[in-house]
Amino acid sequence: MKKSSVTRISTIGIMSALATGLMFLEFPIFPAVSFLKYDPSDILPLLAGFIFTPLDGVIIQLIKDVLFYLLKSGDIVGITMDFIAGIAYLLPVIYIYRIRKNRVFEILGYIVGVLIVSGVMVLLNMLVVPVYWKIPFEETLKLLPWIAGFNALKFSINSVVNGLIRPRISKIFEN
Ligand code: RBF
Repeated sequence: MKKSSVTRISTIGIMSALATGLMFLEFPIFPAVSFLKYDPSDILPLLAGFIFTPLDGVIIQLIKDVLFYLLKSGDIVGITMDFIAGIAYLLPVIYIYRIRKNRVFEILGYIVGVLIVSGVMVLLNMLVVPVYWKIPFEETLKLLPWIAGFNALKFSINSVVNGLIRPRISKIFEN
C-alpha cells in the first residue's frame, strides 16, 4: 500500500477510532494510585508515528483523548495528563528511531521514551495531585514511587507490544 495522502488520512481516522475504543478498556494497576489507569490505546498513535510522521501520532493522541473526554471521562485534568504522557513518550521514541531506522535505535527509543515519560509525569503529578485530590504535598510524595512505577510499567508494556507488532504493520504500508 502506498503512503498517499488518502491512505494517510483514512488510516489516521481508523486508528483514532480504534484508539478511542481501546481507551474504554482502562483499569487501575496499583490500588495506592487507582486514579492512574492502564489502557493500550497509546499504541496506535505510536504506530502512526512510526509509519507516517510524529505529528500524525500527536494528532491521533489528541483525537482519541478529545473523543474519550466527550464520550466518557468528562475529566479535563485526567485527559490532559493522559495526553501529555502519551506525547512525552511518543516523541522521543519516534525521533530516536528516525536517527537510524533499525531495531537497535527502535529499542533505544523505547528505553529513553519510558525514562522520559516516567520523569516528566512524576514531576507533573507532584504539582497536580495535591490540587486535584486536595492532599498535602507530603502525602503526594508518598505516592511518588507508585506514580513512577505506573508510568514505567504502562509504557514498557506498550513498548513491548509495539515492538512485536510494528514490523508487521509497517510492512503493509511499504510499496
Ligand atoms: N496517565 C498517565 O499515563 N500517566 C500519569 O502520570 C497520569 N497522571 C494522572 C494524574 C491525575 C491526577 C489524573 C486524574 C489522571 C492521570 N493520568 C495519567 C490519566 C489516567 O491514567 C487516565 O488515563 C485518565 O484519567 C482517563 O481516565
